[in-house]
Amino acid sequence: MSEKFRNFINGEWLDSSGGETFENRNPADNSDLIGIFPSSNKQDVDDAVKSARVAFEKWRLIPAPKRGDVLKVVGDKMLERKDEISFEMTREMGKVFAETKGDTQEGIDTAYYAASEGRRLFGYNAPSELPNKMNLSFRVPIGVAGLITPFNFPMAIPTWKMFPALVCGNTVIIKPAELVPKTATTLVEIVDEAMKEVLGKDYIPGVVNLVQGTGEIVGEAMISHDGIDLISFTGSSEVGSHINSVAGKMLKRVSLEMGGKNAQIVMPDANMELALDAVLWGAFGTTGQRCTATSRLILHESIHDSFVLKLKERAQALRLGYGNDDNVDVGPVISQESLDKIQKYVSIGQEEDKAELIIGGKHPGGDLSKGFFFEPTIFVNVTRDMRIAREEIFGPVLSVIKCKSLDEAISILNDTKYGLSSSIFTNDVNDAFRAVRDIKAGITYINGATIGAEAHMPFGGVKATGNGHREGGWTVYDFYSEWKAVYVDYSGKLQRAQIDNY
Ligand code: UN1
Repeated sequence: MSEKFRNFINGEWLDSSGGETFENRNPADNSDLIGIFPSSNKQDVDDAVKSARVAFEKWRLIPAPKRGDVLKVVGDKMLERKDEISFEMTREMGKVFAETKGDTQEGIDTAYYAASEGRRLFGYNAPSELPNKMNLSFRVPIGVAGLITPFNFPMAIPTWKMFPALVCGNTVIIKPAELVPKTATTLVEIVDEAMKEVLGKDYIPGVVNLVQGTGEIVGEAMISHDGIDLISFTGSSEVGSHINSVAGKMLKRVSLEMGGKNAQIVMPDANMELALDAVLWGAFGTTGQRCTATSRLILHESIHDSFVLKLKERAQALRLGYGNDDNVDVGPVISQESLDKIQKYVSIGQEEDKAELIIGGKHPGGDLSKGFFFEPTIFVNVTRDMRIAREEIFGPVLSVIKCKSLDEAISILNDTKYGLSSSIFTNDVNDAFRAVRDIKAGITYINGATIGAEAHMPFGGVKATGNGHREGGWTVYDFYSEWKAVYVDYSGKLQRAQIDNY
């Protein structure tokens, strides 16, 4: 009998009202069934909204520092269970154990940051135009937050959204990607335990609700629900745009973190070993399934050939396998659908006259046949107009493009509809600062890989990557709170702003 998991609505673990379920399997080994999860419907979303709305009226009145205390305990519990959570996350998502530990750690860091933010949540005051009058502004919660999260960071991304939402005084409904329902279940269990410990007899059911299922049914019901005030989504630009068209039309607040086609530039004066380490990590870490992944490498022509030679050698040495086994560098991709998409892009690349596939391009077969593995893949002689240089592949595929100058490198880097992460390797301080100024992206690394954002920094992108919001750090607290302006007149008379002072 495989383990059966449930939704969490109004403080209770429940099956879907329709009784339907789906299976979750290990992407490295399809015979490993992780569990059976509820395939939820609109009724389940309605129930979760009802519960979150009632809970909101109580949770918003809990002082923010106390809400922060809950997050402190959440962080402690995650830390205690870090290895177990990460092992299970590798089993469900595929990336190697060191990376899932990093994913869990990001959740812990986000929890401790949120805990401390409960004691800040700063507003500001400003002088009044009028005598004997005081002006203040502060943050107030918004209501029910609908969180729709992707498969590639099964712990970190839900925490990026849930923790600030809670500290600001909102209640939440989370729908994790149906490919990683177990990690989200563990997160919700931990948050609920912490709520009970910190709030004791004042425990409020329904502050956090979990509804498992598909985007088509559960996600759709959430984005169009008039009891949900805001939506935060991480995923593809196509889905994000659809969400915006539905939720935006209803005037919900919407935060979208979407695609990327990130590039690393290497200039002739760079430290080549560092640049090599970085591109291997950025392109093949998480098997290329990060929105920040390095999918383009822009090499100055004077170092191009020697760099490609070393890159090929190093990439060929990467060991594929089950991420919980020792000595594995690269895990599987998440699903058959994902494998098919990557294979399709390899064919598109091979159909280009000039582009040349120098390694990879296929499933490794053999012992790895039972999982969704794909060899680290590199195309050279790619030009900026090719589809493999423009479209997000979300797999271990790197396109190498040659350039003649820094200006050309930046122009190639910017020549994409996305603008999430970017990187330049150079030891020339002038080139580095010009790149910071001219690259159109939410994140630029100098002498670092395109991946690896830190939890307390603004995270997000420009152009088709985002819609102007940021996650991480205090920037995200703007998204999860409204401003309230308060005027206190202690003059004892009716003072009329703009009339009595001029
Ligand atoms: C994502 O892939 O959706 O900076 C976000 C990074 C990660 C963020 C990934 N922390 O690479």
